[in-house]
Amino acid sequence: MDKARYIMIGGFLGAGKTTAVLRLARLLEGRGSQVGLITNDQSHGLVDTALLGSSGFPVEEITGGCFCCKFDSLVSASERLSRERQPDVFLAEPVGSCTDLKATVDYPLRRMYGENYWIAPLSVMVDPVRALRILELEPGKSFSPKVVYVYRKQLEEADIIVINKIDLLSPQRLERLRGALQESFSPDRVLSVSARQGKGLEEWFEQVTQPRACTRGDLAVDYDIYAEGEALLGWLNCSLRVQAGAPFDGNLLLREAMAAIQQRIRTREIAHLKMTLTPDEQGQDIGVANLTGRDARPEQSHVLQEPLSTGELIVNLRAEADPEALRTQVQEALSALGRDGGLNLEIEHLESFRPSRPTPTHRLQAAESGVAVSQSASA
Ligand SMILES: Nc1nc2c(ncn2[C@@H]2O[C@H](COP(=O)(O)OP(=O)(O)OP(=O)(O)O)[C@@H](O)[C@H]2O)c(=O)[nH]1
Ligand SMILES: [Mg+2]
Repeated sequence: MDKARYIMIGGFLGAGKTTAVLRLARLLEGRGSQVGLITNDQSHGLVDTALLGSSGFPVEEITGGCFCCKFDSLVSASERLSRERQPDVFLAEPVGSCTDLKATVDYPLRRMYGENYWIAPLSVMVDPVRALRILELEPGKSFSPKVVYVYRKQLEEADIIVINKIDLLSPQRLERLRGALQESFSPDRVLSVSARQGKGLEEWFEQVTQPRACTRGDLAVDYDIYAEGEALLGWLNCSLRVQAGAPFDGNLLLREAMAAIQQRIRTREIAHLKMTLTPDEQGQDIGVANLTGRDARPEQSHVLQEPLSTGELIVNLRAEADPEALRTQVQEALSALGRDGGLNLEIEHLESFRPSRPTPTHRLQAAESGVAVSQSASA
């Protein structure tokens, strides 16, 4: 049997990784492939798992740390998927605040499990509006320098940088960004896609399934700055039961919850606020709302088809702010929402924290994993 392809799609919080995973999964399924998905987060209660799970694809969730710190769980999850569904393609989404993935995930997988998996070049997705600000090509809200350090390291290790959301950009802005990314980070390729519209995905998939020599040297990462940068981000995961006496409009609830939280939270910058509302009974119906910046416009990427009477609301917030403050502000927003909307919102799980210091299970150099390193990279 051919080896299963293992495709990891990295990139900062809110870049569009989950949207792309879903699109790619559908594209591959349409070509007759069996696809297995793997999500990842610092804790449980994930919007991404709820969303991908509702799509009908087999999903495994790695919680409690990033792939690099949970390497053995990642391998077990892949083995479980292999046993149960025999995927010929794995699509894995690491936590969006994580970097150094080649040394800690890609190379160890090649070295220890190279007989089972064909490891694809690392793709790193970029939200163009965020990138234009972080690279100081355009003004606007951004993060502290240590968070920017993590962001830049993600791009520095990318084999392929994938500029997403090109539907939002003029050709001039796209060209400016593409030129700056190529010049600053010298990836093998810079591709442009719209995961939402399904544009550019075929070319991307062709690129990640071609063997190529590694054109990069090993990434130098200062783990103190990385840990501090990650810990500047407050993390909040909350799951609630929603009940009402009569069927209500779940899309309106998502919009109002988004507005109530956006209005209350005090933060330097929001990385990603995302929510799902899943009715208890309506098959695969799901509503999803997102906000990817403090001054961005909330949007609804999946709309519920029918009113509902009971369901589960999940709120995931990642923002540069004190997690305790985020907790209070989100709780206030949700209580006001329940009161004003005549709904019973009962919190089942609520936690807020700063990600702890990354301590990878393995850390290898390219040469130790048998990757063919090109002359220019090893020089
Ligand atoms: N305009 C536009 N929006 C997009 C596109 N792809 C994703 N988005 C939106 O970007 C937001 C974030 O998308 P996700 O796929 O959840 O991003 P992510 O990278 O998985 O986020 P995290 O898991 O939090 O790191 C959502 O509102 C998506 O609908 C795109 O091609 N165009
Ligand atoms: Mg995601």
